[in-house]
Amino acid sequence: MLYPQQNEIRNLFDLSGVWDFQADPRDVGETERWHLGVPDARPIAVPGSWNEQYADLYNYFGPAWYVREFYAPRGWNGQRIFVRVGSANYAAEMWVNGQKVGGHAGGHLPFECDITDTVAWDGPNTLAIRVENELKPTRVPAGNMPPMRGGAMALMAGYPSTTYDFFPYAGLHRPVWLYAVPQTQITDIAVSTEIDGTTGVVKLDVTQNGAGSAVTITLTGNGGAHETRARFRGDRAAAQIALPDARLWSMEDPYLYQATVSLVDAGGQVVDVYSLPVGIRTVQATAEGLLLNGKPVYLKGFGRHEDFFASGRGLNVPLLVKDYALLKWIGANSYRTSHYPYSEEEMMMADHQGILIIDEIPAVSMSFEDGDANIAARLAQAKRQLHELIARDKNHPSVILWSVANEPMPPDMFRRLTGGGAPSPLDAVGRAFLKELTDLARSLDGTRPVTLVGMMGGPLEWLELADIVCINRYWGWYVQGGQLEAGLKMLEEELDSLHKALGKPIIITEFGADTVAGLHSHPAKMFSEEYQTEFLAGYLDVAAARPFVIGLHVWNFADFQAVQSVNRIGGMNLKGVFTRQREPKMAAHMLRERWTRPVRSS
Ligand code: BDP
Repeated sequence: MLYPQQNEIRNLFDLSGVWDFQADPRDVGETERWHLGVPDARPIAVPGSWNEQYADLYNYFGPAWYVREFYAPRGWNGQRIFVRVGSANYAAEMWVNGQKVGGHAGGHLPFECDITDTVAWDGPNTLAIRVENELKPTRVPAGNMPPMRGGAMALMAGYPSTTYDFFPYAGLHRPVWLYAVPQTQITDIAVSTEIDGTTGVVKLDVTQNGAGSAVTITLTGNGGAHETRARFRGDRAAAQIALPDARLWSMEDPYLYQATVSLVDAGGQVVDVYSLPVGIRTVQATAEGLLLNGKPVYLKGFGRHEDFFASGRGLNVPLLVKDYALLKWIGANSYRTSHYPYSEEEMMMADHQGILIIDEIPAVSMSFEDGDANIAARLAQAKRQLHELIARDKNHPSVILWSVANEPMPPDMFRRLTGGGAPSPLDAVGRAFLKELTDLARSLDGTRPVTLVGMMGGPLEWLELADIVCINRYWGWYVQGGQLEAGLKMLEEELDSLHKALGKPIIITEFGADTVAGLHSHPAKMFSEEYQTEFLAGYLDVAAARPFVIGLHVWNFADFQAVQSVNRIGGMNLKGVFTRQREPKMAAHMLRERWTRPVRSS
């Protein structure tokens, strides 16, 4: 699914703004025809999370209706008209003028509905989107799980009942577009790049839906333009352009060429055009490391969240720009989209700014203890999300690694966390689940390595499914809290034994300590700025002494909203090195000092 764009043929209109809204706790909206207008509307911002806009909706779980009017300009008549939703969390259905036109399940990924046959040209149209956010064991991520053997969920017990440590914000979280494309249109473009000496090779695979007979492709940039033409076989046309002395995409020089694809009909007329940026680069995982354009990269950065006051999980463009400025200020070169796909607008920013992305589906805290039916439902949903994510993000040069899961939970998790517990027959169930996902990612995209992110105590046979081993570690926090030296010793031992067992490069994708900004202590005690600073610096040192550790992502970039529990003051996870308002804690200055000089020099 291509991101909508405006050009000499295509057109679009941004439906973001203030919509009519009504929660529907009795679920009467469909029978009472709320799709033509809600009876007791209040204003709501799109994009945005309803939880942050109205206090009475903070913990609302159920259906809710978003309604607005729009006009379809007559000049668009004769084209195909779509409404595209960037993200509706969790599930959505759409009506235009009272007719259902489609829907989608799974937040964080876009969907679109073809409304050509329902749209009115002679007056206003009513667009209604019913969003529903129930927390269910069969969803990804899962919520309201049945109690587990050994009370494994006890530590996470919080309200609302999620399996994960971030707030289950709901609503229309990203822009909603009305857009028009010609009847015969380009429906997809897949770009891949290779490097042969100093020549960059750009391969394009174009899909169409109609009577196009050929495409012309112009690749401009670096002071030149290259053109090629390819004929369709069925609905696909493949082309290749070789660029001598190509300017490669890298972190230091995130150079983007522009590919313009024109669809030509049998009469030689251009009937559709789509342009996209192309970064020429390769990514490869070897036993030694992660290679970008054949050179090893060391990842410095964060796990993050889409999270802010008032906008919730809604796209907040000023915040996006500010966060990128802070990433640059602190010397970060990468982050993981923990624990779900981030906005397309953000992915474009990463391409432009040369930030490397570990791109993750929402398969966070998957458990294998609640029976075959639930596990199968989650697997089916996770696979759909992986399909959709790779379809959406395959052309971003910034994406270097697909992550198919964060912290799948081993049975007997709490004992295993501390090195105890016993392997379980369910470990094999977990492995089969994760293997389906890693296999699927590799089959959908052969150009990028694949990983899953393991938690403390997770079985080795899960980790070995990854091309690059990614682990989250909290020695000195959840285990050996307050005993940083003992924690760092555990970290050293574990890293060495993991590397010995798996023989693959390791990224520490999470490590961190909750920290109350302004709380100081000497000696460094948990929750103080000193403890966070020493904790993070200690991990950096342990990693720097081990060439097989190829990067670290601090948990977290900024403090973020989680659910209410005894573990979270005000429901906040305070492991940010910036506060939620983006003020640096002491640790941010330490990281900046460390990350703006060579990593292994100390
Ligand atoms: C890890 C999770 C992350 C949590 C973090 C924490 O992957 O989502 O927020 O722990 O506890 O287990 O802060």
